Amino acid sequence: ELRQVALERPFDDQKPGTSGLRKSTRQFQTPHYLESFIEASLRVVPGIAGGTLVVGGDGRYGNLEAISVIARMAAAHGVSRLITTTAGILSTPAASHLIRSHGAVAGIILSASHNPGGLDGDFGVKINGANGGPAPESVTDAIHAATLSLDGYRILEADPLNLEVPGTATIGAMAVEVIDGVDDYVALMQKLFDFDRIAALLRGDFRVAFDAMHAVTGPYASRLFEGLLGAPAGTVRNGVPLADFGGGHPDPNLTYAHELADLLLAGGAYDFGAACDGDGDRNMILGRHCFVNPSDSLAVLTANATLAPGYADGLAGVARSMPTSAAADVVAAELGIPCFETPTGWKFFGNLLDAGRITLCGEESFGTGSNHIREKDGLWAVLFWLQILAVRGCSVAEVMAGHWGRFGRHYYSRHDYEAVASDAAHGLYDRVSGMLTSLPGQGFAGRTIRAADDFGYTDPVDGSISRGQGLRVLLDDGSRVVLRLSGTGTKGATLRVYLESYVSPTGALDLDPQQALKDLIDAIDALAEIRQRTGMDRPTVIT
Ligand code: VG1
Ligand code: CO
Repeated sequence: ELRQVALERPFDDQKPGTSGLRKSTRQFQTPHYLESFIEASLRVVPGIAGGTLVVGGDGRYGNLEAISVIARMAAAHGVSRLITTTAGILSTPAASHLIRSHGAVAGIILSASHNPGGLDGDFGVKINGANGGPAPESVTDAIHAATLSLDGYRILEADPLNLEVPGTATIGAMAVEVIDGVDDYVALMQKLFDFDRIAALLRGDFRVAFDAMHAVTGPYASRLFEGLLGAPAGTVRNGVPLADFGGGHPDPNLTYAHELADLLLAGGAYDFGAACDGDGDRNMILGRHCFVNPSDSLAVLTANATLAPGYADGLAGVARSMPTSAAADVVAAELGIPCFETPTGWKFFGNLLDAGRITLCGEESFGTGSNHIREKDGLWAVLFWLQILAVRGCSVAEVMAGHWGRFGRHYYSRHDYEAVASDAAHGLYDRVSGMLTSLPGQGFAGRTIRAADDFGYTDPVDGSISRGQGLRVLLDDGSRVVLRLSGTGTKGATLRVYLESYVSPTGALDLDPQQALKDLIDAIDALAEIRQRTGMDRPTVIT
């Protein structure tokens, strides 16, 4: 029952962005659209015939249908074993772990991450390699090239898979294993953290609120917090995954997770709050009246890593994406370990992790992770924070105050201008890009521009080069502003403005970041004509 389906013409818009192919759900419903990208991927990824493949997703609209299509195409391409999960629910970090622990040649994760879901939202496909991490640019470029000349695809006719309960089945000659997508992940977390110690904290009067945002982490968080760690029922909010995330935008930041933010920052009943995104790889950490900037979070985990059993022997090194603040660099210098600066996107951490050069890594976009898998990991970060608080016996605000008092503070903010007309955004970006060589020596926010460039990266492990990764304006006092265009949006263009300014331990450590960065904000607006060219008088999202 092998079918060979001919394509009238190839699709010309299947270039993966920062994290997989991400398009509107309706676009993915175009006949043969999903199949085209999967065919190209199955042709390009090495080892598919005879190999093991992991497939699952964040539960958004289209998840089960896509799993069924991928299973039948995998069988047609000679995959020997397909591992998928009950209800098709599999977080991105849990998928990374399954790929590694089952020796799979690849994984296909169905998610548009933090983008809204549902018929009017977005859908996405992420291709991961045998190391469990996002496919490197060489592979995503090859997949894109393959889609451009595709003349058809292969698929088997087969009965629908039963994903209601764990079990086994076959499609053609391919074995299918349906497993619980939560079990293995939870077991991994138990190896890294001291659950008894965290449970003692959660069973006391330390109150936690976790917001799963009706996305994939609900079942994982319920098992971890309310099950194993004994936190009271209700600790996990919005814990049932919904195809449209309850109409919300499953992005854990102060704008889209505002209910949780209000609970912690305005109310006084909770000691700790956290949220994860659609596919479970992002995290936001909050304390009572305290927001932890993700760049600071990476620095705090680095400084306190040995408090967790999984990291008791210390760290080989750390890495951060270029727009992430240098807070982790300062800690790494103190610890005497290397700190790498990579382009935006988790795929750039893969080689460093595989080579054992780093143990922790993170991005300002609420992503933190380690060498336990090859993706960022939202619940891992939440457990790590709880571990630190349990051992140190202090509040989140006290951890932050102590950290800044020792290392100084990197005031940091990201301003996003979402859904800007594409021409306007590219016009703005290209104009600043053209100004870069003339900027050094000019005044900026009462300081002098020391250097300005478009960030390029040479991978220290395989020597591959990635150019055009973001425009940097670096000032003489160590402050900086970075401009990037998003590679994950699906409507118009999203301009990201990253602002950073360092204050030493003896300086003013308790300012509102928006105030501390006000002069940089005004100066970049004047230089890049942001408000004028976007037609927006303020950012859509400020973090
Ligand atoms: C954004 C973030 C980036 C992150 C990526 C994927 O990319 O800035 O740091 O790695 O999303 O995250 P961009 O190109 O839109 O800035 V996720 O949670 O979508 O897998
Ligand atoms: Co995500």
